[in-house]
Amino acid sequence: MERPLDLIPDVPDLRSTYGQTLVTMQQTPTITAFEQSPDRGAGLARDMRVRWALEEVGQPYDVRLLSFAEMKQSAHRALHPFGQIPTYEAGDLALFESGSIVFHIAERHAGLLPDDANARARAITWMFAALNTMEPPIFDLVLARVLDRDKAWFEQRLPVLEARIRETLGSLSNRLGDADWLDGAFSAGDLLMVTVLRWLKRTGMLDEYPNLAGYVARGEARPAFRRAFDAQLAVFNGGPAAG
Ligand code: GTB
Repeated sequence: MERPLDLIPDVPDLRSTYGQTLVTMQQTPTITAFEQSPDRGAGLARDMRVRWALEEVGQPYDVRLLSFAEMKQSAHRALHPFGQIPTYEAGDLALFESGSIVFHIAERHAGLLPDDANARARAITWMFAALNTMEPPIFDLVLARVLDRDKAWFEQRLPVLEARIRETLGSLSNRLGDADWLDGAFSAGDLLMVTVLRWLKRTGMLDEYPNLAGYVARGEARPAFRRAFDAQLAVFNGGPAAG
């Protein structure tokens, strides 16, 4: 028997759109995070981005904690081919890659992407800028400081890594100027950018760019950030994991 939506052939997405919305509303997503984060509760691991995005949009979530051994087992690799965190599961959808997960959350809830099509495209561009332009050199420095400190060449490599970062920080600082956020209202682009810049806090490099230091502080002062931060810190302190 034909149902009402079958009679509207030129809006084929209607049923799946409404269906998806209902499914999304009914299901609490589960994300994965480190059982014992190497950052000791500093909120630097990439589950923090996903927690923060979920908190910004008011979506409750569950957290499955994984040991390093569990991350590499086939059960987890079925969700994440590279055996890492974070992942995101809701209904029959499983995602990996923190940027993709944040984008998925931002697309399905109000609050992280503007409605205006051009402003939305620019916010998405800032998401890519955070992950493709800012994150690689900053993560190279993070890795070198953790893994290569004892190497003979570390002291020579450090200024090279730092110079690459200063180039991008200078450009970002110029673009931000005295604005609060990168393009109008706070967006998923700012969320990702702040999480990437936070990786520099221990280096002192952010302080060379007072407007970027202020930008990160503004992000960290958002109530949703605080809730996400406290939730991951609670894991490190042995408390509840869920948001
Ligand atoms: N591109 C993927 C994404 O964005 O989701 C990268 C995922 C990834 O690297 N995940 C890390 C992981 O699972 C956790 S965030 N590592 C275990 C493994 O590969 O075996 C790692 C992290 C921790 C702390 C900092 N920091 O202090 O700056 C940065 C990154």
